Amino acid sequence: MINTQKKPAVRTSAYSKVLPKGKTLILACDQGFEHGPKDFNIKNIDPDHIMDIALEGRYNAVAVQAGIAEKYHVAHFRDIPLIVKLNGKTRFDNDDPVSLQHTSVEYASRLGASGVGYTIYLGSSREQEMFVEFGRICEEAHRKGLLAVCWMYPRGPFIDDEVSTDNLAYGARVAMELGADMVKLKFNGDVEGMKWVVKCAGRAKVVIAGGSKTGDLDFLKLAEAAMKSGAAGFAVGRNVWQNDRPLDLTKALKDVVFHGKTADEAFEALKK
Ligand code: FBP
Repeated sequence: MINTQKKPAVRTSAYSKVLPKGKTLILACDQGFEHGPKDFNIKNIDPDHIMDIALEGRYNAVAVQAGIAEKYHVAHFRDIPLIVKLNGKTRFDNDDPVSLQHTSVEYASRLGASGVGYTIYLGSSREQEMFVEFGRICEEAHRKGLLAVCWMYPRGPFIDDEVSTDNLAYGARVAMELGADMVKLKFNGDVEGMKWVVKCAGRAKVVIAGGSKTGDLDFLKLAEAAMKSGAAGFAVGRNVWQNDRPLDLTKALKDVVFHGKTADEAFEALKK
């Protein structure tokens, strides 16, 4: 029988934890690996501080590497759903990037994860290796009732524009066809174009990356535009934990993502 449900038949528990009512706000903290400590200061370099933001801000999940999960998520096991990244690369290799699996789905599951994350660089000369790994990860994650989340970044010798609508749409499609439940993409500012990207992702939910830190209003405007394009929410890092008032910004972001407020309305409340 054809499954006409909007969400996958299995993984329902993980799905409703991470995407209640189909929307989500995920706090990402894998930048220590991807970019290096240069992104952090004396306060936010401490993963306990990130977990506190996730807990007090009532994020739908925190996305981290296994080492952070095992040392810092343990105390929050029941309170913050966990997404464990299974691959990662440093900033030193961006011309023809490849990022291979270093952590198993089994281990993520034992850490209490609701989902696993994996980055694919569409357009890398080694994209096939990442497709094969992610495809197998999806199979195993789904067998275990976990969500498979694809960080999809078009990047490499065949990519002229990492955020063109065409490349983002291609990435969204590949992620969905490989088995992703969620695909994390950058937002290019073109609402109509991004509606096509969301369409190409089909029943895989599109979540948007926050990008490097911008002003609060600019970030909220990006969030408003992203939600207008049909995105399911954000997996955000630097714009939150590099902010001087991460919990206030979280509240404003939630007003836009979950409560349909405009960026201007959320910003007004944030200024008070
Ligand atoms: P930010 O919100 O800080 O941009 O984080 C989102 C994210 O996807 C991280 O999970 C990841 O480390 C980073 O962006 C990778 O981005 P890039 O490879 O473009 O630097």
